[in-house]
Amino acid sequence: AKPSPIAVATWNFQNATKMAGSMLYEGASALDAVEKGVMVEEGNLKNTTVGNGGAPDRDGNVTLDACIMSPDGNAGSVVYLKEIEHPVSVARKVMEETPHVMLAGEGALQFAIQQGFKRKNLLTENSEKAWKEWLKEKEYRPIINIENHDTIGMLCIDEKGDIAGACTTSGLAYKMNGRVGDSPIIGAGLYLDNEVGGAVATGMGEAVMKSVGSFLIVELMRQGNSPQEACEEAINRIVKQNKNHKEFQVAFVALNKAGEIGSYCIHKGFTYAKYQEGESSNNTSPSYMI
Ligand code: SD4
Repeated sequence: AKPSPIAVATWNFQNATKMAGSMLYEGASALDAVEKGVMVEEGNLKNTTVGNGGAPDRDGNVTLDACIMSPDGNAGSVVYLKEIEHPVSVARKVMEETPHVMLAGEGALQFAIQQGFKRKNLLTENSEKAWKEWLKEKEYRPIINIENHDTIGMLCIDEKGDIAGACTTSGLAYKMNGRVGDSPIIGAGLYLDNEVGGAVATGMGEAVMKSVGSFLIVELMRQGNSPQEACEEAINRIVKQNKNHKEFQVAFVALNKAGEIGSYCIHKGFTYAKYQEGESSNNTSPSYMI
């Protein structure tokens, strides 16, 4: 049976799921809802892990990664994009206006400008201060649960029962210049199949990429696993594949076409936001490590 429209997102990004969810109940497509939903966090200056105000790399560059996927199986992505506040919207333009799926760096910026996006300095005073503080020690140590907010990955089902997804991030703080994570990689940070459902990831992108985590979860759901079982299997594989898994966080959220949600992570502390039928909630994910 077709579920009532639903928006789910990584972390306690309820402002984003409320935005997307209320659009869905006004008849918006899942694709429009995920884009507008994640844009809330891209524009949130207090969030130092997505969009404007995102933490820079080691050299002080704010470089953004984002992707979007539509129910028809089409996808768009941008990586290492500088100076554009809403990379998800550029990713959507890549999907809709070019024969390509992914644009990187200079070329992505050039394309964004051609499409009418405005350049903007995304390094806020606070992020610059924190980076300069970090430079004193230069210790690269990913933080497990960053103040309950991190990369936003979102999945929506609309009135028609179609599913769309988006994922957007400034990547790991103080990453190497040039580093790209899982978030803009179709199959890693996001994957969906309109016959089955979708999945999104947050946390240590390297581990998600090596497991092609979101694609794996969708395939496991296709084979009959619940979203919860599929997320648990993906985390179990990441645990097996990475001896140092105690040192980093990975979390997945999955949504199937019946509107069932699953979520699992390595370390406790991960939550996901949900909006359905006028109700907004933040939900605690079970974890591999107790
Ligand atoms: C990345 N998955 O770039 C993203 C960032 C993230 O915890 O979620 N950080 O690896």
